[in-house]
Amino acid sequence: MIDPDLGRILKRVRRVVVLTGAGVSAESGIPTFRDASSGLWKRFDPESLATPEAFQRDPARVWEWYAHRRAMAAEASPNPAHRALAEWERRLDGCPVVTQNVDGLHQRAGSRDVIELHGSLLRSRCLDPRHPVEEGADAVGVDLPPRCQTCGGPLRPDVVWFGEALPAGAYEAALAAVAEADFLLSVGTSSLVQPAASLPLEALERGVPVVEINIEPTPLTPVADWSLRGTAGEILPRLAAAASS
Ligand code: BV8
Repeated sequence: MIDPDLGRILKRVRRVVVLTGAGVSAESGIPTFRDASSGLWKRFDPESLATPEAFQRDPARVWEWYAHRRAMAAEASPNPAHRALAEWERRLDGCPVVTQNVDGLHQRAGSRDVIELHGSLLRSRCLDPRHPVEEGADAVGVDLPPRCQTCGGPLRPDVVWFGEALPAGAYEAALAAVAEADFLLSVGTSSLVQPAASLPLEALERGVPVVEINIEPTPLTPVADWSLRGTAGEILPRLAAAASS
């Protein structure tokens, strides 16, 4: 049951900005990073994999971890949460999805306005940013990582590692989306990683209503206008339906 005040706001929204994290893809079978049961990082030491230093130290190992995750993303399908956001985009004046995820599932569900704050598993690039980005570039069992076709140097996943700057313009685009929004939804994120976790706070500063959907409390919970406890796949379609009725 949706809170009547929230229901009244949802009926009026025309421009929603949505911040998503790994929890949105959990019901597609992709493990999140930090959730106790299946958290990817529980099995791997993040410092040993998701940093430029790790790639420098052991490029083949880091490449194999991303190839494994790329295979999981390829086998996964968008779930009702991804599809509800794509449907919202068709019905509203705007529904930019600012995602921390690198699995490409929002685009596969049909969302066209997607800001990938942390890049994408589906692309690889040369260490030299001047060389063209390569789609996929998956090569398992040969000399890993694959080589750049321009300079022969090692390719890396086109994701943002800890300590690296976000893709040029991505955070600015996310801030612009918040500035134009009349509603912000934060779904399936532990609200720990910066600068992504600051976006809902920007919305609150602007007096834009902030709703969180998560199966557990996060640092955003005490300050959000509403924090709905439950899964993205179950709650998001209900919110989307309330906004259109
Ligand atoms: C930068 C890509 C500067 C790679 C990732 C301020 C304070 C402290 C530290 C910092 C700071 N500012 C910057 C930092 C450092 C760092 C940082 O934030 N550290 C954290 C740990 C404190 N930030 C950075 O390094 C960023 N860069 O600031 O650069 C700079 C500027 C100029 C020049 C040079 C440098 C870059 C951060 C990006 C790191 N890359 N990923 C990869 O994927 O391998 S982050 C990684 O965590 C993923 O992208 C992931 O999406 C992201 C956030 O995690 P979540 O998505 O929230 O996932 P998580 O598992 O944590 O949580 C899932 C949630 O879902 C849980 O709450 C769970 O309860 C919930 N859930 C589960 N199932 C469901 C569900 N909810 C609903 N339904 C369900 N079914």
